[in-house]
Amino acid sequence: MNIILFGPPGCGKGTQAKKLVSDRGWVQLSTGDMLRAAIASGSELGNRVKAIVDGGNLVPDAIVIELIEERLPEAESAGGAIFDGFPRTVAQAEALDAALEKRGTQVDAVVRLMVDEQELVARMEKRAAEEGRADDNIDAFKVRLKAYQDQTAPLLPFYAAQGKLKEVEGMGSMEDVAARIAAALDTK
Ligand code: B4P
Repeated sequence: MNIILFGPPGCGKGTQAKKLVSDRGWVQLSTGDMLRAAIASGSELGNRVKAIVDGGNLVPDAIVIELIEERLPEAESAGGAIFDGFPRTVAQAEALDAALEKRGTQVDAVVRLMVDEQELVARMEKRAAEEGRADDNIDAFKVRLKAYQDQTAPLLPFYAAQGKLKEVEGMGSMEDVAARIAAALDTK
């Protein structure tokens, strides 16, 4: 199974991806985590993307596509992948389709988590207080939200036309959201 967790910054993609990994044994492929790890390691890639990520902007497609492609063999051995924060542009979605097709697989479902903007800001502020992530501040958050609206949300009709889109209410407790995602994935 290849599942995309889709939605605006702070909608719970990372949280729910971890839950799916523990429940179903799939691999979480989070481009946000990969980029933060590169930044923390001080690698050449990390230094190149730090200002982009900290400012809330999208990293160039070629970089994230390469990061994902490197990890696809892992997903194959685990029997499934949860794409968390990828794809975020039409070019990324097309590259993912092509890479999966080469391996004889495909995107099986796209789970869209729906959360209102006030709640997104509240979650970001809570995480800012707890973890101090560099892009969890209101200015970077506005840039992230705009990038989502302008560049990522246009993927919704692309996946809806393929009959793969599952819309899930993302408000409420993490457990309630997880139960809704499980129900959506287990319904054909
Ligand atoms: P991401 O790491 O993907 O950041 P995000 O969209 O904010 O999602 P995140 O996973 O952190 O938050 P989540 O919704 O889980 O990307 C960071 C940056 O990396 C991007 O801005 C961009 O610069 C770059 N990047 C990443 N992927 C890229 C790509 N494909 N192309 C180009 N650039 C890319 O949850 C947020 C918080 O909500 C958590 O603190 C959690 O505890 C809380 N929460 C979750 N569920 C909750 C619930 N039900 N109730 C209350 N709180 C909840």
